[in-house]
Amino acid sequence: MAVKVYGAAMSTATVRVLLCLEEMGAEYELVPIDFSTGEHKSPPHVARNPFGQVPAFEDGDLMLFESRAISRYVLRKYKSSGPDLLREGSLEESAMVDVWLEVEAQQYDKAISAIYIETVIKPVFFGGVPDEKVVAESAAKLGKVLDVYEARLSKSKYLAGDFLSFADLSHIPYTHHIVAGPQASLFESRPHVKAWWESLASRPAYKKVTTGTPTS
Ligand code: GS8
Repeated sequence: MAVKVYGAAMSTATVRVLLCLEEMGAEYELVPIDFSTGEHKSPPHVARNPFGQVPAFEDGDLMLFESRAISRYVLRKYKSSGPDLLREGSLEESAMVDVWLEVEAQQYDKAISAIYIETVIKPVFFGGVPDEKVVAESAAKLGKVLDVYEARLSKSKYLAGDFLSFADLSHIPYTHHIVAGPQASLFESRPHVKAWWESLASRPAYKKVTTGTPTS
C-alpha cells in the first residue's frame, strides 16, 4: 500500500517530504488538506498532527508529523532504491549531514521563512502587502547565513561534503520561492551558493515537485 502525505502544495514542509519521496522513486499518495476551510485544524487532521499543521504522514499503522523526521524515515525506508542522502554508513559523513540539517532548521529556515511569509504567503494567499521592514531585516539575516554557506561551498561541492545529502535537499522548499522574487540577488551575488542552488534546481525530483507551486 502506498504511503500517504497529508499536505498542501504551498506548504514548504510538505514539499520537503515530497522531494524525498521523489528522489527515492517511492510510490505515494498526496492527500490535499484545504487550509481555506480550516481542514488542518479539524479533528481528523489534528489526530494526524496534534499541532494542526501539515504535513502528516501515514504508512500503515505508523503516523508521523514533522517534515524533517518524516523525510529521514522515507530516506531510510527506501534507501535501496535511491541516492544515499543520509550517509549512515559513515559516522563522520552522517554527522556532517546532521550538522548542516541543524543549520538549515535553526539558522536558514528562521531567516528565509519570514521573507516567504511576507513576500509570498501574504500577497498570494491573503491579498496583503509585505511588511518591508520585516523583509529587510530578514534579508540581512539571511545574507549573513549565506556568507557562511559561501565560505563552506568554496571548500566542498555540497554542504555536508562532496556528496549530495538531505541537508542540501532540505533547503529547496523555501529557496525555490525566494530565488524567484526580489531577494534573488542574495543567491546570485554569491558564486558558490549560486552554483550549489543551480545543481539542486536541476534535479528531476525538484522539477516534478515544484511544477505548479506558486511563487511571488
Ligand atoms: C512545521 C510545519 C508547518 O509550519 C515541519 O513539519 O517541519 N516544523 C514543522 N506547517 C505549516 C505549513 S508550511 O509548511 C502549517 O501547517 N501551518 C498552519 C498552522 O500553523 O496553523
